[in-house]
Amino acid sequence: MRFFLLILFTGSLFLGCISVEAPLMPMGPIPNTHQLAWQEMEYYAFIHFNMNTFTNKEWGYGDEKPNQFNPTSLDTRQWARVAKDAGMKGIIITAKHHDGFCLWPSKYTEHSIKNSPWKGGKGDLIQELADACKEFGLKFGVYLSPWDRNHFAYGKPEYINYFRNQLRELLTDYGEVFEVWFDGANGGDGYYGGANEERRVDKKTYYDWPKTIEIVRNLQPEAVIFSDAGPDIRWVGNEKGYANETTWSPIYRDSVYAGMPDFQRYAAGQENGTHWVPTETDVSIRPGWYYHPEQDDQVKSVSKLVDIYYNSVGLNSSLLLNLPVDTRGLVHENEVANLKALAAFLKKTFTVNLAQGQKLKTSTTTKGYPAKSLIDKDLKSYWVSQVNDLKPTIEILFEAPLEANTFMIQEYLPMGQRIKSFTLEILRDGIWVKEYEGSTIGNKRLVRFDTQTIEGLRFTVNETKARVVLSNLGLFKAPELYED
Ligand code: FUL
Repeated sequence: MRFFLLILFTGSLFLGCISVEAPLMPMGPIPNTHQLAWQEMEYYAFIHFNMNTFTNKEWGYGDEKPNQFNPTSLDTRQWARVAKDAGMKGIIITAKHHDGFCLWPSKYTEHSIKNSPWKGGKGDLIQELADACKEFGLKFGVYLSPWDRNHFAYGKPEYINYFRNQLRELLTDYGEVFEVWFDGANGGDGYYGGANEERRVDKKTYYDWPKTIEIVRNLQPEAVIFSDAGPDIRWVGNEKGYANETTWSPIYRDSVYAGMPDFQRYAAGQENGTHWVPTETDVSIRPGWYYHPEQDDQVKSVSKLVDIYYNSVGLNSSLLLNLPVDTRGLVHENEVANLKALAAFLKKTFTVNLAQGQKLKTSTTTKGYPAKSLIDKDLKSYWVSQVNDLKPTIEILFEAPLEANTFMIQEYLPMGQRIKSFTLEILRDGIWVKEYEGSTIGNKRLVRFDTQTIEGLRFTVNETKARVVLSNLGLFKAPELYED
């Protein structure tokens, strides 16, 4: 028995003087295949375009008239081209926002584009966008607001049927959907079919989420579902574009729910959480989610966008960057310019991995999982340290000194999120200098430091829940940003 416990404790089997590592097993909750596919997307667009665009509001009351929706030169192919050129992997559209107006000719309401002047009421914007996404090789996702300030039955049980019927339309008629976005904001005053009153709902029970989720699973089994609390992806906890320095993908799922008041407390996730529910960072490129002409000169600068990218994608999250389409029905020129510059910056930064071709030395290696997997460009191969290695280290001494300013490291997610803290050191003029100390890693950690000539680099894991399993390591030189 004692011997057995010893094996369990060390994870190794000692046969004479030869040590055989126990087989590598996943640790804690792990992503399923559709979460993994989503995780690899990293950067994609949100588009807020709807009735609010034409009333110049953020939240319509629900009493707007369909004839107010009247874009002059709407072109979903332009949206898709802009997203593609920006390096984004998909688009999520506000099919229906809180004001209840629908961008598709839903057969369950008159409050939709079918009663608008656009294309004489014959258009279907969701269809046009789904087609454009397909043409440009982008994934397509939908936002459907649970709160509906237009619908007469909102707050009553019958509204749930209406909401689910709309969901069925969106998930049946437009091909593959990669993400379904359920907003946490719901309940309050509104038009409600002319009642003009305040309607509050119990956010936990009113929507009977388990049944709604089942509908998504049946109609779009590959889709990930976003809400404040998941089930597949959770909110990062703010709308500024910044994930927590410590970001665990696991959470105790029952500890959070959509619209809960103290959500912030859970933004970092939980080291020993029971479910894999990674964060998504949603932020708008302008102050508002919707287009307002007075914000034309408030489009986020390229350096701000770069900062957001590093603090979302580079902090174990994904970046859902919102583009408010304007009253013409186009992504505004100011957005287009900054997105292009961001894409150029990212391409210049991440195309050449300076660690490639250099010799890696690791403190230990589990047989079959060699260090070279870290730089083979294959996310599916990985390096594994040994169980008895309490401070796993990767060291690179360069053939010749080189200039760098960006470090990247990725855990192999199918084995779970393991690393609790790490240190990054650089070798400068023959001396090891501590450059950065960080906590979690997860899907990706990006570390920026001042541009300098270095002779080597050392990455040390200080604390880990189990053997370290890393799929990818990179060292880069980002160009200088001249602007602002
Ligand atoms: C929030 C909404 O209330 C905003 O209008 C916006 O849609 C944002 C993405 O989510 O909860």
